[in-house]
Amino acid sequence: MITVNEVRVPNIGDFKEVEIIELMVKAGDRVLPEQSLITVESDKASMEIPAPVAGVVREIKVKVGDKVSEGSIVLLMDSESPAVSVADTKPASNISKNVLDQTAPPVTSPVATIPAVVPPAVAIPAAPVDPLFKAHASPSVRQFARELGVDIARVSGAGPKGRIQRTDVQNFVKSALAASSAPRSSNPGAAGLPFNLPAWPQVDFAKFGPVETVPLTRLRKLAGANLHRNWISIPHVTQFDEADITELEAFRKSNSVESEMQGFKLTLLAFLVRACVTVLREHPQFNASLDKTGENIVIKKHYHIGVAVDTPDGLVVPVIRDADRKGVFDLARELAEMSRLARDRKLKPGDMQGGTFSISSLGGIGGMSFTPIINAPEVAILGVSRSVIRPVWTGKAETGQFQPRLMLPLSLSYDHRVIDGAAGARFTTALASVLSDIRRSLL
Ligand code: CAO
Repeated sequence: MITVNEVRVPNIGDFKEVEIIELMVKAGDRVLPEQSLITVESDKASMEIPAPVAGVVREIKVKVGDKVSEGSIVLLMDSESPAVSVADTKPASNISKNVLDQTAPPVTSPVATIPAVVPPAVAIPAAPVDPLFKAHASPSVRQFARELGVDIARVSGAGPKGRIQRTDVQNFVKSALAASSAPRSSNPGAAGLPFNLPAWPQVDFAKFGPVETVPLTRLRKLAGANLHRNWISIPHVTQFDEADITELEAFRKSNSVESEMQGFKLTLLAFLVRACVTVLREHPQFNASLDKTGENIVIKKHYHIGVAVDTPDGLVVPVIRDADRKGVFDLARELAEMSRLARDRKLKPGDMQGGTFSISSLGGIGGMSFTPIINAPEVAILGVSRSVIRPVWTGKAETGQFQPRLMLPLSLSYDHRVIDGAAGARFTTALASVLSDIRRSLL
């Protein structure tokens, strides 16, 4: 007999009104027991709500951004097995007040056959956790980590939104084994790495003057772990160049009124995205990734451009999809919307996936050049600094003259395993040429 089950938010400890940040299934999806259905997040923790039994999702009752508490209905599920209560499925000791301990299945109540389940009146042991950072992993991955004796809070997730996957736990164990077999220091910057470095300086900073200790945000920790991995595992080379954007800037300004009437700014960044696509088409190895074996280059025939956005919580890189099919006005509108969503913390995990090349612009802030870190598994990233007017010798060597030109500094970091130095220089030369010739950048 098919039973319609209400899947509810399980016991999530002291947290109330947590936000739904991700729907991982849709109506009609067939799900397995323990498969994650939705992710909720408080200001301190995130948690996936798993399916209590196998079945088919009948109706989702919530949307991203909704606030839910223990007992809120999140979806209806058709199943052949009757839904089960918390008390029926797990010993009480497995149910933790810790919001991240996912051993407790969601409270479910079948609409037709079983009355609503009342949360069990059991003594709930609180697990010791770092109050500032809670890992983001499915119940099965947590179980796997427990079996290996791994503290999941120490594992960096490579999955969407930093979610910890089984392979992350395996890699953590491998790194720990490699590190323990080599004599090494207690360098927190090299945690888990097979490097033999001198000990990290242990300094009591307060001895030298007043200090304040501020915890890193969750986003900063996740981004930091990924940046660290990319920095140490990709052989970076950064090629510097500059583009004459005098005419491009004049063109941009002459069209700004029209875009502002439509409610958005026609930014330089939109032209940069467009110009990058033009050059990526001519230099496909920059729009590529190494495959899993590291022995093949996957050249992508689509152009999804990631743009680094600085938010109060840290750096995020939303992706402009199919940038090759969009004009500068559309790109500018979308960039404005993406930046707004990023700063309001409203980006969805999918908005940050599938990038093929990234741009990091610090031009609105200042600086002459920098060395951006590649956003793996991409193989190149363009850094852009503040444009300046300076005298440039134009015309022939003897008969030319200095003219004031608006010059834009470019810093292209690329993966030297995939891209040679000559190709890097050709890329920035081509980009400078496209940016200085407005007709080419609009092609
Ligand atoms: N040279 C000179 N001026 C520039 C410029 C450049 N290269 N780029 C932007 N500007 C100007 C803009 O025209 C704007 O001027 P007005 O206010 O007079 O119109 C001003 O600087 C502010 O621009 P902005 O930064 O708000 O907008 P943007 O489109 O240039 O950039 C965004 C948007 C989201 C990329 C940016 O806000 C941001 O977050 N940048 C930081 C990215 C970052 O942290 N990267 C580091 C990663 S480490 O690898």
